[in-house]
Amino acid sequence: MIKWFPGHMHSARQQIAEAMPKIDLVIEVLDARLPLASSNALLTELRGTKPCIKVLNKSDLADPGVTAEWVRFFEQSGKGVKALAINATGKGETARLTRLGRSLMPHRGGPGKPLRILIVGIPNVGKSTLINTLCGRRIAKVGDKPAITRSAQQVDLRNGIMLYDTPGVLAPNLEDQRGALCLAATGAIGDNAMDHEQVAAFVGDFLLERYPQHLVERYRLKDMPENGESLLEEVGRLRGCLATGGVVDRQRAAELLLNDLQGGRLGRISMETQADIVVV
Ligand SMILES: Nc1nc2c(ncn2[C@@H]2O[C@H](COP(=O)(O)OP(=O)(O)O)[C@@H](O)[C@H]2O)c(=O)[nH]1
Ligand SMILES: [Mg+2]
Repeated sequence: MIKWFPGHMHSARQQIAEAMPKIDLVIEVLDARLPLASSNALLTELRGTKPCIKVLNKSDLADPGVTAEWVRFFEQSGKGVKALAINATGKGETARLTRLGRSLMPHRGGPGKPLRILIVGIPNVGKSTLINTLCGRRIAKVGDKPAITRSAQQVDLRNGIMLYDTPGVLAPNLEDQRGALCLAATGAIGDNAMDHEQVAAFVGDFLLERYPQHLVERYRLKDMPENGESLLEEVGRLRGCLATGGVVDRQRAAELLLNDLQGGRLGRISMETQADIVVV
């Protein structure tokens, strides 16, 4: 269904392995709405015993209760792992991250001994935004569209912290079907890689089950549609996504629903809870 694998990600494994000895701390940026689907098992393997902070970014868009559960889950997931929910666009929030980083590595950060941090994550989780906020200025390209290319970066924050964001891009894991749909739903894996109607129907089914009230409020629904497909029909009708002859243009209705989800207009929504952990 979803095919998307930029060539430059093939070498990420080797590059990360090579960078690791020069790094004190890894910041793995995850999307708080889908912490599993936005993670990459490769990093766990390459990181070894290096301390790691799992940043659950975009927490402003996620369900706060669910995010709090994820933070607890990751904190208990292994030695040397910390977790923090933030909104990378906010200065105050990244200050908490800096403090946590320093507390994990108290012997680094002095003169001649910078705290060397590698920032990694799959595309679109907010790595560049985080780097810009940490720097206090815009040095990394931020894009709505995933996989924007940018040059190698090593940034001296002039506070004893050195940031590396290369090689920082990991490939998303698209093997798990539900995870891939969550990634597509939140816009993490590019427009042309997905069938909007299929993704929107999945989102519809999911929202009807977990967040029905959010749908009622956004679209002023009178009756609850039975499933995602009929939700799309209803939303299309209510919002005037009509083709000739008055039939609902499902493609447009799908895009409308996904845009609302991605823009946070459906409220704070988490796509994954711990019940979604696939036991392997
Ligand atoms: N609402 C919200 N949007 C964010 C946050 N962090 C990043 N974004 C947005 O997510 C998109 C991708 O961010 P970017 O930094 O380019 O991701 P990268 O591909 O990991 O470098 C951009 O549109 C950002 O403005 C956040 O904490 N909250
Ligand atoms: Mg980026």
